[in-house]
Amino acid sequence: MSDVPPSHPRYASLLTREKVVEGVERGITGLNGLIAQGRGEALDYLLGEKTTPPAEEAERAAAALLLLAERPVLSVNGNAAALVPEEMVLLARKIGAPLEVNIFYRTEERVRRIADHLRSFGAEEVLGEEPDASIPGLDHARAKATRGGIFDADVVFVPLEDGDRCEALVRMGKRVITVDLNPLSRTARTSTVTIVDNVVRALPNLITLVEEMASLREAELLSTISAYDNRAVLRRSVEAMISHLSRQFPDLVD
Ligand code: PTJ
Repeated sequence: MSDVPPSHPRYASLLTREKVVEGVERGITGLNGLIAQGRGEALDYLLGEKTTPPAEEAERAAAALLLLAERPVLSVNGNAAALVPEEMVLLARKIGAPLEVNIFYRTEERVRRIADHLRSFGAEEVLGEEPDASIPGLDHARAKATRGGIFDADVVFVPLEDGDRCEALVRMGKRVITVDLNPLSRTARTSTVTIVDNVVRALPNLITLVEEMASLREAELLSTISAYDNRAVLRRSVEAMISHLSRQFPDLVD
């Protein structure tokens, strides 16, 4: 990474930032993706840049949902494609799901570039280049989806999703899993399972959990899901931020 040494205390965060910049330069990530990343960085700073216990609990519930899903789909936008392309492809393979390029600031060129980028990491099934359905309640470009993909999915994994689109997917009766560093966002509050974690930590965690939990009985997976309370997990995520700040800056936060 440019000239920042690995000993720099915020090396991981700076590396993530560079990946998003590189995504923009390669035409994979939109310019708005830089703004989203900046917002994410600020919130990750409040979290202490680590996976918290409530995020771990959400990741476990997400793994259970993905393993039990009949028609799971993993949605990929410009930021996820820049930050975790290999992990998205690996997770898709582990749960036997297609990937669908599903971007908010849609241009056909960027959809194609993201799809090609995922294929360069070995993705077998990438949807989204030829959408043939519309998600009800959204305007034309934002509504585009694919039959056999997001449109028909029972469980959709949509890291860094927009609030309107998340609500529209939930209205369609889908179970929605998101990764969002903002526990207060509409997406976070609407989703079935919200992982308040950086996508660069959440994806490796999810892959490990899917591997570990694949051998569990269906009843155990079902009980993980029924015991899960997204609102309580969001509350604990906010508390995790406050307690991190009060430990780190006792003279400023009590
Ligand atoms: O590629 P596109 O066109 O689909 O655009 C993707 C973005 C992310 C730009 C678009 O969906 C967007 O504008 O999203 P928002 O509404 O800015 O929401 C992004 C959310 O993701 C915010 O709540 C951020 O805090 C959060 N976020 C940003 N970076 C990360 C993150 N969450 C987890 N990991 C991150 N690295």
